[in-house]
Amino acid sequence: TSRRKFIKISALGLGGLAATSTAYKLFATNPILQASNKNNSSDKFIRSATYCEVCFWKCAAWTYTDTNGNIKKIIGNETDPHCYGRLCPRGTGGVGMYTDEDRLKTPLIRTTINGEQTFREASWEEALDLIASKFKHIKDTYGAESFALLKHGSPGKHLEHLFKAYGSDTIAEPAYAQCRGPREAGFALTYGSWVGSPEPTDIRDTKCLVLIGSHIGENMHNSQVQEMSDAIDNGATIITVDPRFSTAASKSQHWLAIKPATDIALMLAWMHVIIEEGLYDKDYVKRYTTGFEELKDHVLNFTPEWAYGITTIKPEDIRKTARKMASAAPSVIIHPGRHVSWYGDDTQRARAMAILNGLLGSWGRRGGFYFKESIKVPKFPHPEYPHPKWDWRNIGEKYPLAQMGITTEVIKCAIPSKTNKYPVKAMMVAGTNITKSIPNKKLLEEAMNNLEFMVVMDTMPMDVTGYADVVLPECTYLERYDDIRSATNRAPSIAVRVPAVPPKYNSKPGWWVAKQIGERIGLGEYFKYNDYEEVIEWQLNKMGTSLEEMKKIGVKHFPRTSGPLYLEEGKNYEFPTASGKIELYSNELKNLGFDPLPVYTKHPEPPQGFYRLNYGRAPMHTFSRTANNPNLNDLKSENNLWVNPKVARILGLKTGQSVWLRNQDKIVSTFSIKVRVTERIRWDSVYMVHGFGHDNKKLTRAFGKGINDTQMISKVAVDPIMGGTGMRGNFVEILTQNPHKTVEI
Ligand code: MGD
Ligand code: SF4
Repeated sequence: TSRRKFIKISALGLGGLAATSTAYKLFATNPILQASNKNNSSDKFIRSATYCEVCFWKCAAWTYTDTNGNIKKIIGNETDPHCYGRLCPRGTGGVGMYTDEDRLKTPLIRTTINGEQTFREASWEEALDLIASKFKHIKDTYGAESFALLKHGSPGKHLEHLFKAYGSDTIAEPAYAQCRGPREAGFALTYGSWVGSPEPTDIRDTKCLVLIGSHIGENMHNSQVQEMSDAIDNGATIITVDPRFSTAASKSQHWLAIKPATDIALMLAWMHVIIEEGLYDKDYVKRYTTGFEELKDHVLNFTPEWAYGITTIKPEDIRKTARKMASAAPSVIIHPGRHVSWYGDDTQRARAMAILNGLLGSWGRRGGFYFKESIKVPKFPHPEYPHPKWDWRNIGEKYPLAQMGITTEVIKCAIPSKTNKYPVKAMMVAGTNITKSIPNKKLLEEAMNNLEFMVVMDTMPMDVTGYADVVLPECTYLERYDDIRSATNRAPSIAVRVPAVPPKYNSKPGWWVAKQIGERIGLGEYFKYNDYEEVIEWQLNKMGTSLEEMKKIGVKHFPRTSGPLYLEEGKNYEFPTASGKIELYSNELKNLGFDPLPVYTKHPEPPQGFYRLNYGRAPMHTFSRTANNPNLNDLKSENNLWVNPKVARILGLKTGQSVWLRNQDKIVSTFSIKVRVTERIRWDSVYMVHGFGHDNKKLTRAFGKGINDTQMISKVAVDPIMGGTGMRGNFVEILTQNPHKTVEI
């Protein structure tokens, strides 16, 4: 067996013990919990400012805690532009992250007892000393660069500071190569700037919203969903392009049930119609864009009839929808989407979206895209970071437009080989469940197996913790300070996160962990504060406010300073591209040897008996992080496999029946999934919600519920421009008999 064998159950007994001992310790020292024992109830609530961490929309919120120290509710901050005073079901249920009794309770260290690998409980002192000794060892033996950080969300920010101070910028997160990286590359090539989050889509004033595989409503990004609902009430046209009849599709005037992997062909045909019929915004194109003539020539032959044969969308529907968009222009949005790493030519698909917006003149226009703005939070002083000899840029050098670390490339560096110039020997994973979010588990396991040391910091005993040498329990977002939220929006605003309650069990905030490790390895100069509160207070003072004020208001607004929200009629504007114009034709791509204009390429199709695996979101869950949350698990405890009635007839499947999946590489799902027979999915595909099928038994509610889509994704089509991993080219067979000899309980 491998050294880093996934530890499945052996620590369970110990975990139970930890609960009693740490709960006792906390009780003895915590006045709030002592009060609760005296049954000292009161109607008074303490209100604390926070912003949500259940997804990355970061809605500002208020927590209400009673005098017994119980968080009673979380509600949206009424002045916040991310939520307009209302949280989504996940944000409201966020308190379940705090109350979940399966939480990690104390640090754990991998050990071998009677030849069996297991975890034993450890004190923070012991765990941190061990980690610090590994940091020193890796730096002395290989160089700091060989210690990699895979991270996501707020804890990642604190650890990024630690790693950079240490001398490593070998850092990556799945939010890039497995998510929105291709769209950022595609839009940056065209407009010179990233789309970013929240997307600067002016949905509230739009007349036509085009969603291409973006399922807003199931993909619950708060203010975006609220604005879409208002836009619908105001009579906006919604056009949805999706092989599945999504919730958004059900609200649409036009649902184009496209054949998967053919979106670029549809968009080329839309461009053809818009140009041939003279429907494009002529003034805008002339004033602000470059490369129109090349584009016109390029799309000349991409007629709706040509696209019909590829997309299965009727020519008259292509024409009708193109005209609809043009009649709404410039108040039209071809939405850039969010999770867009699908087929490996994703940057080019994002380019096609960007070009369409350019033709219709919607960038910088009311009801299209506004010019976003944020306010800079001053940096708390610290010495300069050392310069690593190599970093994520070198690791991703094959992909010329990679603008962040590519997880899969960093992971590959942990596998020793003659050609590997950037050896990764140790890894810290924080706030990301990589075994459920990064495809090709075989590669991931091989990499993890070769690491000398792996530490995971999480709030929950997620699957990834099973591979660690040391597991650190972070307290939840409701129990800690984090960085000030400063996001781009129509106008700048900031929000703070203040602990509503003290950390439960023996858990600690991420900033504290970073500081403790830093101090142990001689980097105390980078952490000159006792409490993160001091950092925030210092920053807020510099911004003309204070923690005291922010605790009262939660969100503070600042005036715009970068100019108007939209382009001014008849005025020139310099875009931050090389030419200063919107680049319909991309010289940058051409110089790098890529297609300067998007081209449709045919992707593999499912062989006989196989169906394309499509996946997406449910409104009450975020990735894999919420499956065990008691409140959200209550709303949806497992995923289903959507199957077209035609397929159900052929295979004799019924709704509610349990099936297993086997993919093109003969990988069989560990668990089963219940079938849902529905017309809402095309016959050539099946669909499931991402984030279920957990295999760590310590997740008592989520374990074994449904299938983990990532397990079925063993083949990826890598985007040659920015290194994104296209994950929608995997095909599955549906097995009605349990393929496992013994059933795992
Ligand atoms: P999660 O699966 O939610 O998201 O991928 P991940 O970032 O890995 O895992 C988050 C982890 O953070 C969990 O283990 C959770 O317990 C932990 N966590 C939550 N809060 C905290 C905290 O406060 N502190 C700490 N230390 N840990 C915390 C997301 C990524 O996945 C993204 S952004 C996208 S868009 C992709 N989506 C996607 C998909 O749709 N399908 C498939 N198959 N793969 C995907 N991968 C990508
Ligand atoms: Fe939280 Fe929902 Fe806002 Fe995401 S959209 S930050 S889960 S309230």
